[in-house]
Amino acid sequence: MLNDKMIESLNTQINKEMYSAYLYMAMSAYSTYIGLKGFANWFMVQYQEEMVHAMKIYDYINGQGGQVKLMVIEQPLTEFESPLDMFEKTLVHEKFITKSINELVDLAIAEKDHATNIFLQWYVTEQIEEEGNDNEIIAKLKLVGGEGNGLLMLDKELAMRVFTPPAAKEVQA
Ligand code: OFO
Repeated sequence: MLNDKMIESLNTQINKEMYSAYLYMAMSAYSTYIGLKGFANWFMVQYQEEMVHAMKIYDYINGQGGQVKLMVIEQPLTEFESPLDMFEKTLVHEKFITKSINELVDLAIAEKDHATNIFLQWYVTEQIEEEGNDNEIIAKLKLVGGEGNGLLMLDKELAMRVFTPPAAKEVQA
């Protein structure tokens, strides 16, 4: 059973995850626009992952008998200076999301809501992966100086990313 404070905070998190999806869709569009289809693919997979993050909370609130309330999704950024700029902004955003998840865990503990605390652990782990991916790509972009053949090779690598639905992901683990 969820209390009102927890429901409100989880609803706010749905909105943040939806914004994440929207932001990465915008980055995907921008990547296509500047001719980097691999980057576009990577961000579109990330968009799909964020939709899963949002829907898991949506299903959780519904399953616990709470009311899902959807909010306005803020307009994402649409202009970027470079592929490195996109990934640096991605990392800043993911750190913000990690902080938000940690605050939700703090709230669940304070409210003695053990079910929500367990539910949120999946997000704690997921955020480690999210920040790790961004750090890795930022390091590679810096190595190649963000341009030329190195950038095109990285574009090819990012073209390989495939969206893995969460159930399949858990079976693999
Ligand atoms: Fe949902 O992890 Fe990114 O934002």
